[in-house]
Amino acid sequence: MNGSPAAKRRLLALLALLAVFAIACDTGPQDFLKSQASVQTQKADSLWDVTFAIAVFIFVVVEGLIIYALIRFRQRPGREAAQFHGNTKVEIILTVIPSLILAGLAVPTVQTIFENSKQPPDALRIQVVAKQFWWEFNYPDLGIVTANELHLPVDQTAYIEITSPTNDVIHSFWVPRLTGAQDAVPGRTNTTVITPTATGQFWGQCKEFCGLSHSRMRLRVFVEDRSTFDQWVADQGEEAAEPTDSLAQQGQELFVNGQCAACHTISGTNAAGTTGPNLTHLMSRRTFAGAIFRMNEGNLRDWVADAPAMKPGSIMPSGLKSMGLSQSDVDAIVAYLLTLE
Ligand code: HEC
Ligand SMILES: [Cu+2]
Repeated sequence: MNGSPAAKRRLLALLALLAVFAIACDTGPQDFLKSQASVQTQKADSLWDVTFAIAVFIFVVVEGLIIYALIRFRQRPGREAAQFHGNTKVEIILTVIPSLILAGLAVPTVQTIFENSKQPPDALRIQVVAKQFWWEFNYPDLGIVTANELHLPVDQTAYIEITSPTNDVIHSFWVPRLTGAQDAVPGRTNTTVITPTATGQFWGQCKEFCGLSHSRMRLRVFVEDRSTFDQWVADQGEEAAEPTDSLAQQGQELFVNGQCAACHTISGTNAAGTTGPNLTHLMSRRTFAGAIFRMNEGNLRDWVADAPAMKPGSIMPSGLKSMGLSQSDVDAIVAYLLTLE
């Protein structure tokens, strides 16, 4: 290319800017431009379309008038600018028009807010408890407690209560394609409503800075057809199976009699802690620790050996460094965890 250095710099700056825009188009977990997948986000989206159309119209009119005035009344030799102070008529018009537009927009906005917070009588009740740095999901009417992966049946409204324990900090529950962000405030309950319209997997992310691993506090929502969801409910309702393999039995001993049991629940055993996720059906989840790591033997071994090394700031202490476990203890415990289907 044979432009001047200044032209090259300008081109480079433009390309850098384009790259920034391209990143914003990525279909990551926080993408909200892709097709909406719930009744509520679709309504919010249509409302936004109307607002945006009005804003574009006003922008074009106002900018057009400015450009017209700039050209029509530009300085010319021998022409003197008009000297006047204020114009009451114009000022009244320019106050009344925006007020009318805002009042007009308030009608569908308030309507949508009310429609989106309606709780139908057949709603599926779910409690979300946000903790550093993971999500607990309770289905009080189904007796299910799980973590990080939320299952919803398609076309049924879920009424979701969101909170955080009083000894925790503020988080925010956000699944862009299914629902707008809602704060999880210690000791307070906020609600949101989701009526999913399509099956599939949807990513969510904690949207309120909550500490070292805030960015690693994700969640996944699985929207399933009725029979898949019912099967999941039936599986989650069962107690954990007793391990038959001797290494796994040894792992269970270590788990139930060691520190793990103080923080984790495994139904059918004495482990009933609630500081950490319920592990009864750990292996039915595809990810763990805020939906960050794939559920597999290698990752679980690294996690039990030293959780804070994998996830900075994790409330779960290091197995090798703080819980007094040996590597062979870790292996036995992981063999046990792998049986929790
Ligand atoms: C002081 C409480 C505490 C103790 C003790 C503890 N954990 Fe945890 N555990 C946690 C917390 C909190 C998390 C969630 C961490 C996160 O995602 O940031 C967790 C997460 C986990 C997970 C991932 C679960 C999921 O679905 O995300 C596994 C598996 C696990 N712990 C196993 C163990 C084992 C095995 C032991 C005993 C060797 C143990 N934990 C001891 C608090 C504890
Ligand atoms: Cu957070």
